[in-house]
Amino acid sequence: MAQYQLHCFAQSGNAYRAALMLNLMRADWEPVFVDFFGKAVQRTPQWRSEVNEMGEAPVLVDGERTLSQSGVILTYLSEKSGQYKPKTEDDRLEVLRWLLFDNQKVNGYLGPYRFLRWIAKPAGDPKVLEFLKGRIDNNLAIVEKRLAKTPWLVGDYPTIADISMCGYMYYPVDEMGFDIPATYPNIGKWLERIKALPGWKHPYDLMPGHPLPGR
Ligand SMILES: N[C@@H](CCC(=O)N[C@@H](CS)C(=O)NCC(=O)O)C(=O)O
Repeated sequence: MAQYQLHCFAQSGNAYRAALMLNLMRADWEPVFVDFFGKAVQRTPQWRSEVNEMGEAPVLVDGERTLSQSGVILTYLSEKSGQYKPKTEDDRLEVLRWLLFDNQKVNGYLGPYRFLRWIAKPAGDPKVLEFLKGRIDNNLAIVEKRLAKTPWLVGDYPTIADISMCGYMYYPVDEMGFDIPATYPNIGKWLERIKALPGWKHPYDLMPGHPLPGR
């Protein structure tokens, strides 16, 4: 058995953050498939009592320790490995700031937007989609501005804030409804920088469950 097990599925940008981190740090890890759309295991009382009471993926298992929330998993892995870890107290707080902003307002909207427009049957209410799109555009513009100043979110070296922020950004444009690199050139260049890190892989090559049945 590998050192780490990651409960995940290919379409999850939230889980991608943790899978990418494990791969970038060259960890000994294996995915555990969460049948999120088929059996919806995450909704069952058994999964909630045995894996994650919050009913969410990703979940990282490291021996006796089980963690959810990608921000917590990234923090844990960076502290344990020393990789992609903020170097100073100021940077640590700055990383936390971007993790929270990302979870709430960037990928926190991109995931549901992609779900409602590309996965849900029937698709989401157009008014809801319009609301989410407006929020996403505002918040991507904030990230774009930030990345005009520094090559990485927190200065001149990559941290877990970058790994978190790219969560949904490598999925195909027709799924996402956003061509992020074309619309936000600084984000586009930053995505290329992340892609060049040794160990980078696309979410569909890193986690099980692609393609979705019937697609
Ligand atoms: N902030 C959480 C978000 C996790 C999350 O929402 N994961 C989705 C899958 S991509 C989920 O499990 N959703 C179930 C639900 O919302 O009921 C994280 O970063 O880990």
